[in-house]
Amino acid sequence: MKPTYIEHIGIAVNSIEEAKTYFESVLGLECYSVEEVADQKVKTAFFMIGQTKIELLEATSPESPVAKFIEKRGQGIHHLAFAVENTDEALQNAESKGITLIDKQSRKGAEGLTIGFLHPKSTFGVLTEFCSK
Ligand code: CMX
Repeated sequence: MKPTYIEHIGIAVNSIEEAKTYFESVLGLECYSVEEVADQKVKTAFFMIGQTKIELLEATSPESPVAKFIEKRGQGIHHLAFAVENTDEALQNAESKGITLIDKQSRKGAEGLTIGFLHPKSTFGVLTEFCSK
């Protein structure tokens, strides 16, 4: 059940095109993938650093969780994703310990990963994601 590493850090941005320039030109990272996740109403861009990724998130609709987040809190760190062996087991384990789940069952996310979210009100203000391959 224990997470093995930080799979990615999600950052909400107004524009992936604009934010990419900073990550590429200033930090020297390479964007290896841009992908739309229709289910989540987001466009994503990924950069790899060691074992961990940075995931830039741009809303594709005003109803997107990312659009709501930016409207309320501005651009910035949106969520922290932990790599786990089995997302459903990790979700059930968290729920059994009193954590409020956003996803009762896992679903498919970016890069074909199996994902599930915990509610930030239960996790000290940090929207938390579990991911497994
Ligand atoms: N991190 C921390 N707190 C957050 C948050 C975030 N990312 N998003 C919202 N909140 C806070 C809000 O500020 C609010 O706090 P207050 O009541 O103190 O104001 C509280 O959570 C509830 O927010 P809300 O506006 O009532 O609820 P929302 O409709 O915005 O939903 C959430 C919030 C987290 C349940 C919703 O965004 C969600 O289901 N997220 C999971 C899915 C997701 O984020 N997908 C996008 C990324 C997908 C990907 O990585 O591929």
